[in-house]
Amino acid sequence: MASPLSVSPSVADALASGTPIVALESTIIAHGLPRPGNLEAARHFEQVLVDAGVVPATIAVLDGELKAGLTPDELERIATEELPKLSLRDLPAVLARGGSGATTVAATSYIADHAGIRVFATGGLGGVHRGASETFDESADLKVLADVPITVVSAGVKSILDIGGTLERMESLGITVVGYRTDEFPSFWLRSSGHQLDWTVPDAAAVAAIMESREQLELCSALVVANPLAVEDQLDPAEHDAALEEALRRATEKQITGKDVTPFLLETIVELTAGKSVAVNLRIAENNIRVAAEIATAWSRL
Ligand code: PSU
Ligand code: MN
Repeated sequence: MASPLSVSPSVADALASGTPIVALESTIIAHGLPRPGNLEAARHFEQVLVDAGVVPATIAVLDGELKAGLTPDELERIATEELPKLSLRDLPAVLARGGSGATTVAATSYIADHAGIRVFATGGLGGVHRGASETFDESADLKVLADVPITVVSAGVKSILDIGGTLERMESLGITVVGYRTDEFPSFWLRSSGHQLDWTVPDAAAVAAIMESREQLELCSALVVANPLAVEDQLDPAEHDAALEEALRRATEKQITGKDVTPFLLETIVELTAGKSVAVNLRIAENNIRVAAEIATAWSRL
């Protein structure tokens, strides 16, 4: 049977030559950022990596293939077509029908790992939703990060989630979490969350050293690198709190459930902050991509 994995020529060359590679997810492009700016953002994310001497591998499912690395036309498809959001469990069903979709952190981590890519940059991770003890709404991102030895750079999880609950689950699942030049877990739009971390790293070389230790230990769980925005780059905290409260209220009122919860809350917060959250979102993604590029470079030297 033919493998459904399709690695782009530039990513295949980089894998063969040991050139640093960073995987990028496509759900942030298709569902996390508003159109039409999402296409420009997707291109910019790749360019930041290229400028750092790193090969970008944006990941998605197109026409029944798991893509690691997209052509410019394929990247445009992700930003412009109506594509479903695919988590890990959706992959068999979409492949069987030769379909397409944007991959979440869960599906991206799985595909990146299969392609042999070790470092992945995203915006924010999925996690435990508020009220999860009643709804069982916990992102499949956590389950996959427990099973896949990828290093993922994120600005923590959004305050739309139960941040303390997410950290507890990551502990239970054996997911290593380190703060990048911080001892606090960030809450995406804000630098801090009030939740302390056990481990802090000063630079990319320290992350690469942890990756090496993980390999020596033959652990197959992820390493989450929590990379906060600078305080001057974050969303205004008062505006953030008001938008969050209102978005959560609307989600309850409209009885939004399942995979629609995260996109609904994100869209509502964009609307309520008059797009300011989008500008912060872009800074976060770029900030994470830059750190991931340094980590991939440090890793390739080991
Ligand atoms: N958090 C964000 N922006 C996003 C997502 C999460 O700040 O775009 C996306 C990511 O792709 C993440 C997914 O993997 O949502 C989690 O969705 P769910 O909670 O349905 O698992
Ligand atoms: Mn969910």
